[in-house]
Amino acid sequence: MPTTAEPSLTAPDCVFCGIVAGEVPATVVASDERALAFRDIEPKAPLHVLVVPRDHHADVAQLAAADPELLAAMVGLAEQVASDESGGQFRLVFNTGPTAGQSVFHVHGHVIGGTGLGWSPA
Ligand code: IU
Repeated sequence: MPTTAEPSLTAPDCVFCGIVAGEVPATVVASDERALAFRDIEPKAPLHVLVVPRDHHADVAQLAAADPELLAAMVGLAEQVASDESGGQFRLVFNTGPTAGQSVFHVHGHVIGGTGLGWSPA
């Protein structure tokens, strides 16, 4: 699936900026002008896709403060992926900060779906 729009905010050495730019490989499953969705390389559920904004923001709190409409766009793309792949139901997880499990500091929502999901976040 082509990645069309250019981001206006990027960060050097950011792997997800590289995916947005098409320079780092990823299996993109959906995209629009402001965000894209690609499969997690280490899936933890039958559906495990990451939604990321094209613009670089470090985490969801910073994104919400800087550009709440972009956060809403990400949620819309997550809903579209879940509609396509898991009957419209999904879990959306934003690990925020290293102690919460964030390892890539370009905000991303984990779109998790499929049958029989457990609930053991800790
Ligand atoms: P985290 O919430 O920051 O820990 O999530 C980062 C996720 O990004 C993690 O699930 C990785 O498997 C995933 N990922 C990826 O899908 N593709 C990549 O090139 C890299 C990480 I680096």
